[in-house]
Amino acid sequence: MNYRRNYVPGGTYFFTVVTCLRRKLFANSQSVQILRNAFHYVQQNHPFKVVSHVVLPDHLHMIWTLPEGDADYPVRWRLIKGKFSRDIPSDFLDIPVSESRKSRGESPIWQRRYWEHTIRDEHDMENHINYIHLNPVKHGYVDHPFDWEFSSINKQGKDRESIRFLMEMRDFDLMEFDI
Ligand code: NI
Repeated sequence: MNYRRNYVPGGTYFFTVVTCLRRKLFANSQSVQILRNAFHYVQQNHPFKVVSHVVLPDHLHMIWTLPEGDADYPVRWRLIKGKFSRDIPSDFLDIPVSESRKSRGESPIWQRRYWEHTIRDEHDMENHINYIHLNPVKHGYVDHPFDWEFSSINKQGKDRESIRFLMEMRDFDLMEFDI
């Protein structure tokens, strides 16, 4: 596990982004792929590193590290949201949305506001990575963090010990909110 090397003071952020009215837009792998493409598209011109992530049907949690001296995550989120909104087929949405509204970014796809937290130190980083990986369990989608497909846990080589620790934490309120 090499997350410690990913911690950059002042440049590492945790985000929670929620869909409008908590619509379950990411309930299928096609829409998650469209979301993934939107990230890659924006990263070409506005680089950042996704340290950890989980995508739930109606929201996502992520940790990013931005390049040194660059704190402009709002522009990145605006571009990602816009790209996804343009690319998502209308029939993936559970309410009718006209293409013209969708192209103007007026479609009810994202909540406008999102939660941001600047990661304070490596301990804070570890807590938030654990929060991310435990999230599908906390929300009741799966019994075990490894069972959730759209999570970085499978890429981060968690060992049995850290997974047991994770599972023991499930009853703790790690954060002041739980979306
Ligand atoms: Ni959540």
